Formats: sequence, C-alpha cells, structure tokens
Amino acid sequence: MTESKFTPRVFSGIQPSGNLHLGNYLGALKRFVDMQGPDMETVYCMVDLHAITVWQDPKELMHSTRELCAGFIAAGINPEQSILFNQSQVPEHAQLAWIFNCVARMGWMQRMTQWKDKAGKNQQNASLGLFAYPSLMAADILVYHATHVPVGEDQKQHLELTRDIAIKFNNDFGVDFFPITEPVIEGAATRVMSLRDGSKKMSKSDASDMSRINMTDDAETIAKKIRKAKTDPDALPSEVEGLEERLEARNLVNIYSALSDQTPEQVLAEVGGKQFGEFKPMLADLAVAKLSPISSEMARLMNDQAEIDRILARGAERARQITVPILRQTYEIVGMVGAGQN
Ligand code: AQP
Repeated sequence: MTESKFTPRVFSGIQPSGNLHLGNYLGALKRFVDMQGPDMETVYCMVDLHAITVWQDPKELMHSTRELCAGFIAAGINPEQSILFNQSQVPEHAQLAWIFNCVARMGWMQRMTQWKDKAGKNQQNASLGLFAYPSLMAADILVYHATHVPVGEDQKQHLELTRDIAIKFNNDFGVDFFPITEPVIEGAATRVMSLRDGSKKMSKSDASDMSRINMTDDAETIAKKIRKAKTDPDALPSEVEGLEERLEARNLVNIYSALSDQTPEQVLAEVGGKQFGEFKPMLADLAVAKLSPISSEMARLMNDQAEIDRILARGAERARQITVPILRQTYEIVGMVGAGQN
C-alpha cells in the first residue's frame, strides 16, 4: 500500500477536561500552530466525547470546551484557516468508532498503558468508553484520512494502535482505504514533567495544582510555581549528557528550550554553570512573557461565548464536508444497505 494517494492533512485533538496546562501547550497546541500553513490542511478538535470517558460535570464540560476553544485561538490557531470544532458536533467520529470497535481486538485494548494507568486496580468499575477510548481516537484521525498527527509522547501507543486498525480494516476488506498515519512527536517538550516530581507527566488530573502551570495562571502564580519547582542542589551542566540522571533539572531545561525555540544544547551553552537560584527567575520571566499574552487573550475571548459557539458550529460544518463522504464510503465497504444513497 502506498501513502501517496492521500492528501497531506493534519488532525489532532485535546480533551476539554479542565486545567489546560503547559504540557498540553508545548506538547500539542504550540505545535498545532506551527503546522498551520498553506501546504497543509489542519483539523483541530476539542474531544468532548473522550472527556466523558471519566465523569465530567455537564456545566463544567461546557465551560472547559469553550475555554479550550479560546485557548486554541489565543495560542495562534486561525479558525478561518484551520478547521476548529468540538467532536460531538460531528457525529461521524462516533459512527466510525463503532465500526472500529468491531475491527480492533480486546487484546489490543488491554495492552494500552493509558487504560492500565487510568483504570488502575479498579478496572471493573471503569467505563466501557475508557476501555474503547483508542478506537474512538483512531476514528477521529481516520475519518479525515489524516496523514499526520502531532501529539505528545504519551499518545504514541494510541497512534500505533490507529495504524493497526487501519491496516486490519484495509486487509479485512481488501481495500486501500485508510492511510497509515504518521505520528509527529517532535521537539524538546514532547513529555513535560510534573514540577513536583520529575518522573511523572504534567497532567490535568494531578491533585496538586503546584505540579503544573495552567494556561489560565497569572504571572505571579507562574513565577511562584517555578520558584517552588523541585530541583537538586547542583549547578546546571554545560552539556545535555549532564542532565541524564537529573529528571527535574532536565525538565526545566526542556521547558526553557521549548518556550525559547532553542535546542537544549543551545540553552545549556547559555545557562550551564548557573545555580537554580539564577536559572529559575530566567525561566519564570520567559514563561510569563510567552504565556501571559495567551491567558489574557483567552479571558478576552471568553467574554463573547456566543462567538465561540459560532466558531465551533462553523468548524463542525466544514469538518462534515470531509467526514460525511468518508463515513459513507466506509459503510459501503462494510456492506451497509443504503450507504450509497445518503
Ligand atoms: N505533560 C505533557 N507533555 C507533553 N504533551 C502532553 N500532552 C498532555 N500532557 C502532556 C499532550 O496534550 C495533548 C492533549 O492531551 P489530552 O487532552 O488527550 O489529555 P491527556 O494526555 O490525558 O492530558 P493530561 O493532562 O495528562 O490529562 P489527564 O490528567 O486527564 O490524563 C496530547 O497530544 C498529549 O500528548
């Protein structure tokens, strides 16, 4: 099978589950913005159907979806250029996910690290949706025939499963219909770690607010969180090899590097030899300079929620111009009567 018959198209999504944080920004959002351009069609989604795989208060879910939309736009996504919408307004995602539930195997899902981490020891009480999450994610991507998916490191396994589903579907039905998608996991911040524990991913659901920088934090809070971030007593090294065993130091250098669009080597050439007492204020100043304009713009956009709703509805309409024909063709391939007449 060749991938060349598929037009280059980017798809990615973020869950509107509150606490949009620096990891989401550097690992995903900032890179979504970088991929916008004349040569690439870009489709970005607030994946509200994924968010409800764990309990969400309905009012908060609505608020988080609109706030996330404001975050996308404030970070630089142009809703006229990119297709920007919330997943539940495009029903073909869930419809294709059902087909993929019948293609994917139980054993594949049981191996997923995110399932094991999130369901933990309480698998019997986890939702069926949480188990089937990667199948819906495969549908999100493949219902656009997307070829490139920018994500953080934690989503790598789900993207491999997306490829497995596409390959099995194509083989089962003897077609060359779904592309074998490329994960785009690049840059210094593909895995931003907790500010309190360098071995844990920065995460929306971490009980400690001090573990993450939220995109809605004000300048003082950002500076305080960086000042209190866990570190070690040594000075920063001048070479990246010197960060290997120093998880927290490496995390702060990687954050600095991603925020300043430099490589970690370039950053260490500048700050190697400095103590954290000197480096942390530099990082705080940089983080405030980069994030404050985004959080102020988010707040401004949130003052006009009707406009946000209009943008999401228009994005969904544009998205469906792509998804309706792809789902119809999928139904035809699978053998659903009437699919050709819709
Ligand atoms: N710490 C991170 N570093 C780099 N990238 C990250 N992403 C998430 N955390 C980091 C990337 O952000 C995108 C959207 O993620 P999501 O909405 O699917 O949520 P998630 O990965 O489940 O994020 P959280 O914060 O970890 O949520 P909880 O706490 O609910 O599990 C993805 O591209 C992801 O890789």
